[in-house]
Amino acid sequence: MHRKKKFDIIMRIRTQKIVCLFTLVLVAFLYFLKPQNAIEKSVRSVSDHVFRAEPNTRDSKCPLPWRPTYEEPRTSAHPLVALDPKKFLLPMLINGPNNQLVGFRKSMFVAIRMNRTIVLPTFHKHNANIFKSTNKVNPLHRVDLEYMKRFIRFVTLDRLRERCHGNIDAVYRLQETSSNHYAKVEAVLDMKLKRKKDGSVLEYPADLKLKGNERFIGVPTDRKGILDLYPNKARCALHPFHFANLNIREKKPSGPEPTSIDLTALKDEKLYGEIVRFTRTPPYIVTMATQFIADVMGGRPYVSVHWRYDRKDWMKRCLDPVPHAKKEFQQKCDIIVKFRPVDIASAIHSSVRNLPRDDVPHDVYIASPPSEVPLLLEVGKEMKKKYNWKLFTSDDVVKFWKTTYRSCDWLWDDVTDDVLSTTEIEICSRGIIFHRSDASTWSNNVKLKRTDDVISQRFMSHDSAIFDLVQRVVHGVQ
Ligand SMILES: Nc1nc2c(ncn2[C@@H]2O[C@H](COP(=O)(O)OP(=O)(O)O)[C@@H](O)[C@H]2O)c(=O)[nH]1
Ligand SMILES: [Mg+2]
Repeated sequence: MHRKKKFDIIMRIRTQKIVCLFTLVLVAFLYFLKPQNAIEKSVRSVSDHVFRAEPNTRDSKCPLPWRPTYEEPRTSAHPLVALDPKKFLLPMLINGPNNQLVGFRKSMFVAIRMNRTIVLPTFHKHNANIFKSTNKVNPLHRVDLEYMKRFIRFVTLDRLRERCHGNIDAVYRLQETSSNHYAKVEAVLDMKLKRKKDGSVLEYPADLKLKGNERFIGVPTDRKGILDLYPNKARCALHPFHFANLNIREKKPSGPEPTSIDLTALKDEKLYGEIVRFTRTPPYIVTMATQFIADVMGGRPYVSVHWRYDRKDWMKRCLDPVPHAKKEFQQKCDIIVKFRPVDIASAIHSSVRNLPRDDVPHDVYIASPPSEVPLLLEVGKEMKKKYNWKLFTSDDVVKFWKTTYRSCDWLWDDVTDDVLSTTEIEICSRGIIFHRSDASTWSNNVKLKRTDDVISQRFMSHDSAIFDLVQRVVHGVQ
């Protein structure tokens, strides 16, 4: 009897143990089966898209570091500019790649003055619908993020979604935006915009106070001015479509890289210069440009030119008049159409006329949208015939890529145009003299790279606008 009782007790304990174990396994099973919520899912898909790191083995023969690895900065990291880690500013970028870079830099300026962590926005292909995910471009093709980390605190869009639980608390706007447009913004960000009782989006400033035919408001550069426009309460704020609206003159960085930054003492233009310094070109693009200059151009000094005037885009102003085109540029366009290759060749040659004889280069790199290469080749023929100069264009870059980077299959997918354009910016920035195209952020971004430590002032003082140079030749002014 005593034995049976003991047996019963042991059996009861065993059964309880089995039930407990079974319950634990069931709970764990159900936990892993649980459907992920929409935010978790989208976080994964966006981060996969933006920061996809290809295995190196795939490109083992490619002499470039593919998809430079990028790790999100640790919260314990101490960049030069410390910003409030609990408040965020998310820019939305528009227009072409260089306009996007300018928009990002200007939003970064606003974030610093507001003391908010900047969110790494989505970049896009040139002239593309920003609401289509296939038009996204990996930010690693546009900015050296590892270097940017040293400067400023930033988070990725997926981190923002997590921290803000999928909600944007306010829009710090620059222009009128329709509710239809806001619906697209919500879809592409996979975040909800906070709405007022009447269903409209919570926007600051409430009243835009636009003057005349202005479509955007200007944003001041001082903290107080910015806070008058954008009350700093919202934790997660969207700053959409920023481009030319910050009232600041873009300045290149000067002096060596700073080891500390005192924001209260830093003047606006100097701060902007630091932003330019720390949002530099990705290192793999710098490598491709350097190799091209050394291997194809023979490492000799050269003049560089940016010819932005393509019929498909810039020249539409006069060939196929576009609404809102500035009259000044339309008139310029009418003149450019009549420039002959021989005029352009004479203009480029005239720019070295005052250099000491031994300093005169005999090479020129002309960058342009690829559709204009046939015109450039005509210019090259004239330069060869009249001055014995050698011309290089994007055709030579692509030829070089096809032999040197044949196995870098990522270069031959849908980012080729984008990467080619940024590589040409890098090549132009190294010319001893650079002739820009006016009204182009592409040209302006070259100018911002031409710092004293890269190019001697002795040559840089001859930099000018190609339009002015050709005009002088056409009008016989030498
Ligand atoms: N490859 C190449 N593309 C260019 C050049 N100039 C303009 N583009 C193309 O045109 C776009 C310029 O747009 P964006 O970056 O907005 O500069 P912006 O229009 O000149 O202010 C580039 O992204 C290229 O697609 C050039 O010199 N070389
Ligand atoms: Mg543009």
